[in-house]
Amino acid sequence: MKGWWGKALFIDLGERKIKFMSIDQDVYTNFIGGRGLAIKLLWDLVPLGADPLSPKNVLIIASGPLSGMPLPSSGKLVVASKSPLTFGYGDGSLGTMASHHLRRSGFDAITITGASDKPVYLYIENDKVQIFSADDLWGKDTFETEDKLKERHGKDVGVLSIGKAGENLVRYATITSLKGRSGGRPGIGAVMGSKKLKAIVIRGTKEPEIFDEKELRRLSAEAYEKILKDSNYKFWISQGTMTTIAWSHKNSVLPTMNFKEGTWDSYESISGDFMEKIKVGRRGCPYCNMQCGNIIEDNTGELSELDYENVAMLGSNLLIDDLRKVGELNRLADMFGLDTISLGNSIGFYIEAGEKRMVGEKVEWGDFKRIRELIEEVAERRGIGNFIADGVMRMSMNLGRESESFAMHVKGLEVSAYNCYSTPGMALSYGVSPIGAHHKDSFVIAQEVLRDRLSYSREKVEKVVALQNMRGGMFESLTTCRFPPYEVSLDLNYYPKMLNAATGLSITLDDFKIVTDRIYSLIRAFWIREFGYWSRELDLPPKRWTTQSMSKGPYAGVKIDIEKYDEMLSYYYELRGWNDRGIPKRETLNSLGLDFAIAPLEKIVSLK
Ligand code: PTT
Ligand code: SF4
Repeated sequence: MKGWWGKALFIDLGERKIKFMSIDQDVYTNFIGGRGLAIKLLWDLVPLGADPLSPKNVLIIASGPLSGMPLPSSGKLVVASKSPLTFGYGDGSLGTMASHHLRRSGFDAITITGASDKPVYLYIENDKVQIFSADDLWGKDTFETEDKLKERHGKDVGVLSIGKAGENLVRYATITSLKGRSGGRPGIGAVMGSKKLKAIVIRGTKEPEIFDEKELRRLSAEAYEKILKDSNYKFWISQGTMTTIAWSHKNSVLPTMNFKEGTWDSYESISGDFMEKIKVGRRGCPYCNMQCGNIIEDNTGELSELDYENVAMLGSNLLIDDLRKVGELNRLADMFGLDTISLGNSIGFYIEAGEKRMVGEKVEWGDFKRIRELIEEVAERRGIGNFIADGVMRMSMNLGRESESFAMHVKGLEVSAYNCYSTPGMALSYGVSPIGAHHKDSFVIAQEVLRDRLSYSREKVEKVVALQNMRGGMFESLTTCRFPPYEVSLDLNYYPKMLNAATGLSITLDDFKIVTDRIYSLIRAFWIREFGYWSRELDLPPKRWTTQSMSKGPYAGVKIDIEKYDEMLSYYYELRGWNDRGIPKRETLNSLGLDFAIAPLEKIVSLK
């Protein structure tokens, strides 16, 4: 088999057992890799109803056939597990040198089950796996951990690690790499912490066999050059995702005060233009010539790597109007291994609950000092931090039904930084995202604000599906960064061509529709199996968008019409081959080769 190794490493940390599992060619042709491989492995390996923070849960680190190869922006890997935040499928796409090494290790994925009784880290060098004590690393932040492990094992290894947040089982703890890359929003870092696994160090020195290496090199060289010559390249390099702050404000979608408003008069204080004035450098993922990590010196003089979501959720959403201060909060989140989106949401929810006198403490919007303390308390689960560390859904369940009106999450995952009172297509994208309210699968809002913004058309639903097929299906399974086509307009057709050159398959861009249908239907089946029921209510947007509206800007007074949203949702289900409760139909599962999911699901729900 060319392009893949055909096996996964299986580690039981409790039993200290290490073995290799072979993976059939069919799995690769059907699921490709990355997210596709992750959901197939989770479906097969996670025992029914396992507590995500128990030894029974399984952590997956998966590469795809293009990840870590000398191709544009390929330095990503997928981290996935049953999420402790949502109790459904959770994943993240992370830029890291570990992607280069995993691809050269001799296997396509690492699966980790069981739990160690003492802190450990894994050192993987090709087929050789060693489990070392991490007593001296436990309690250390992710930056220091990575430095220490590189001192020990060599500067060029790949390191994935957790900080205090993962150790303390914060439900939105992430996995960090390269001091500023963070992945696994739905608490994948907490799964690592529950296994007492502080870090994974990996060195791979083998080369995967490539079907047509010459063609792959040719495509790659051409694509790198097209990226460099793109008219948007210069601007992208100067601001990266930070340009979105001004865009979001101008389009009334900038999260402000726990998503109460979509505009903020002080937006310029945290904008991409302001950032350019204080920027001291750029960083990025391996194999990337679009390096988009913007480095500034934060409030304390330390380096902090900024992205739009981080700055919006810890800046405008909490009314902190000083980019260096926002930079400090962002750096702390990276060091503790906390997801900035869920963190900004959880603190925003807590502040609003204080305003409404539902909690004892009243924190002022923009109170940097107290917010900074709260972040430390969350990472350590200290005092009120223990409450906030469970995320918005659980805090809201604790405070009672009234608080649902300002609890910004879908299925338990907090909403990314786009406020959707007046963008029903994006609200649907959040509603039907396979991991909860994340923007990565379908960023339909970019087109939506340009045309038919307030419509609930079938065309919009088709766009959501088309974007999911590319972003959530193709890029997450090939496991390369999606920015080259979406930010500098590299032709999407390069990707199936590169896949075919690497593996010998003959896949077209259109074929990714079926691959995505398969991956999404199996992810949905996993949620249903683990929940033990399903209801279309789980695919609705947060109540705030359907019952309230913004008071400022051109879209003041507008809210999501829930009946029309519901019609879009029904059409979405139809396009995916799911029934009117959002459950994959029997014939859909059959036609996608997912018949193995039929019997387990039929024990729980009707597949008609
Ligand atoms: C991603 C999510 C995002 S998406 C951002 S900013 W973005 C936040 N980044 C965080 C961070 O930083 N530190 C932190 N402690 N928490 C953070 N939480 C948030 O996490 C990321 C880039 C970005 S920057 C985006 S859009 C693109 N996302 C991709 C994706 O999802 N898939 C893919 N194939 N390519 C992508 N390319 C871009 O990668 P999650 P990263 Mg992250 C510091 O992982 O879990 O998916 O959450 O991966 O290596 O940091 O790159 O405006
Ligand atoms: Fe990483 Fe940015 Fe490059 Fe994508 S464009 S690979 S996120 S540095």
